Amino acid sequence: MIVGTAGHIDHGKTALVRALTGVDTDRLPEEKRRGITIDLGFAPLDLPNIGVAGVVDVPGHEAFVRTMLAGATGIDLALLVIAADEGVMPQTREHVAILGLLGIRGGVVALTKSDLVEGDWLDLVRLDVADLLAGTAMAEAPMVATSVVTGAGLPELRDALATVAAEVSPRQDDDVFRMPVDRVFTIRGTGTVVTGTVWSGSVGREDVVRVMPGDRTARVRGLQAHGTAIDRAKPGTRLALALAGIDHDALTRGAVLVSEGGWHASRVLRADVTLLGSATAALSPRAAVRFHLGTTEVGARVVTPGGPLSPGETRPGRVVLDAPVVARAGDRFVIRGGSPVGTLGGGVVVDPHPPHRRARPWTAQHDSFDARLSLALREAGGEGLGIADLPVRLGATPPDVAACLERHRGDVLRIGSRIFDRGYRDELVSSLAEAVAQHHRRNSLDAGVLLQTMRARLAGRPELLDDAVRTAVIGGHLETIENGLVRRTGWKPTLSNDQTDLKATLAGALRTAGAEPPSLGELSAAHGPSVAPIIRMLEREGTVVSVESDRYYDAGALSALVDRLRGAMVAGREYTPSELRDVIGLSRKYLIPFLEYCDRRGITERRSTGRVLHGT
Ligand SMILES: Nc1nc2c(ncn2[C@@H]2O[C@H](COP(=O)(O)OP(=O)(O)OP(=O)(O)O)[C@@H](O)[C@H]2O)c(=O)[nH]1
Ligand SMILES: [Mg+2]
Repeated sequence: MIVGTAGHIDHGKTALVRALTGVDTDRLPEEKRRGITIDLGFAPLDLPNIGVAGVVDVPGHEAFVRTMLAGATGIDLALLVIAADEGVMPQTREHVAILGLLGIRGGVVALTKSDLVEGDWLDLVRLDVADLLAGTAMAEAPMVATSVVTGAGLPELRDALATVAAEVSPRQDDDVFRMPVDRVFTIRGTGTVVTGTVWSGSVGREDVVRVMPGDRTARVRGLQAHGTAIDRAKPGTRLALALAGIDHDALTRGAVLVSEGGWHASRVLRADVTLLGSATAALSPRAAVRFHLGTTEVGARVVTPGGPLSPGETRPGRVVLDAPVVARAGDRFVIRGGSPVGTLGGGVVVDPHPPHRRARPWTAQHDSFDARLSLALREAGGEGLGIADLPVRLGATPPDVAACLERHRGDVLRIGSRIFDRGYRDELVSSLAEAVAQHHRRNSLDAGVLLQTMRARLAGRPELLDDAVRTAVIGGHLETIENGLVRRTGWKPTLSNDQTDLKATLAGALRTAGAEPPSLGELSAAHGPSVAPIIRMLEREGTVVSVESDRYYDAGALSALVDRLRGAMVAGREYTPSELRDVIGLSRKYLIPFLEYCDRRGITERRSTGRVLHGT
């Protein structure tokens, strides 16, 4: 459980955290000197009946909102701090807007410095705060007046935090691991140490983690939560990790540690984007903005089809990033920009890896998981989706993904490690059957079509095409013939009268030519383009045999020639080609291809100095 502070500069966030935890989170000399918080601070907080929660103390200064964001991301509850003497101030509003954009579900309001104001004044501040929070997730948040000077309200605040914390549903354990890094340092003897809040999944000692973006790996040497060594960290833990195998220079705030596959950095996200009602201008794709997700911050542009986003609007769009970012469906992000720089809006990632083509954004994050799965599948078409990628792609735990796939067994086709849209596969079967039919129409003498030719003509992964062929065969649309050939079930090559005559002519010509037949090219030149398919037909029928790619022999003439060769060769003796030419009386042009044919068929065997009868 992580509690994050929020609120305007100097309103007493750090003093309150110290009063509650005993830890001074302003540890930098510069923070001490200037009396303000500059970087994130962390402290363990005991909550009655809950246990130890992690507190992230953030800076309130307007120049450090990006640091506040890195701290507020991944918190469960907000501790909104408003000084009773000053009331609602600019960063009070900005931080409240950010908590809303990040989807923080609740929290507690501390009206600090209550020792400095009268009761009537405090009542007015309460009304202001209620106005500010109306309509937000914190509208019902308890408000507690506190003072670190008198100690007033501190026990009540702790109780209020515990009450609200009890209502937060715990994060699921069986999820993929991710931890955005918020600090990196080295400790002598320990090496590189990173800290962060475990967003999801768990990590343990000796685990190998991937450091994204960049995808380097490191080994977890040790883990600490709130200063205590542990073996395994659950989601929602404030964690310090000692890493081996990676230099601390290779890591900065904004890096993300992940473990399982499925995490890929992306440059374009599909998202539901919101422009805050307080924005002074529409958000156009020309506006360069800063995009904050987790502890990462990069430049970006927001493209919303149908024109720029107006203040107060939420619409599906695409976020085009200047640098790769690791995101998951369901992730919240914040967009800042303008001049002076302020918080403009934010949104929810719908698909961290939308297809490259400029697909129309079709689904919203609030659509059901099942709906998003089937749309993603349809969009993926013949490429399908990797099952291991789904938890990140769709923002669900692996068990939820498995249950969803089970529910959709009827329309999700699983082949190996990928899934495909069954409807797409069925369309592929039809296109395949149609393509084969077309081939038959155009090549009426061919026995069938090479599968390879079909695969090249249809879009999709090989395993899907093979499945489509199997399905077509099972469905009785296609039959496979030998040599990777398929044909429409029942298809027979048909010959016209002229072609029947030509077939007889060719068979006769090859029979007459005997041991020295004309080439295919010569036959085609004499008899026209039907020669090749008819010769192949004769070959399938066993009338002729191919000795070279463009030369066919009459089958009887060829076996007579083989017999002559066998009869002339003495077992075990090597013959040079010229000796063999003399025994069987073939010219060199025919002899060499014939001998190579005999080698291939295992009749003869080629040695360095000549040929022998095979096996002698
Ligand atoms: N009288 C009085 N002074 C307080 C109280 N709480 C904080 N202060 C004073 O207010 C000043 C600012 O307190 P911090 O806790 O540093 O304020 P902060 O909100 O953490 O400020 P940033 O982190 O810079 O945004 C300090 O001088 C505190 O001593 C309080 O309850 N009563
Ligand atoms: Mg502070």
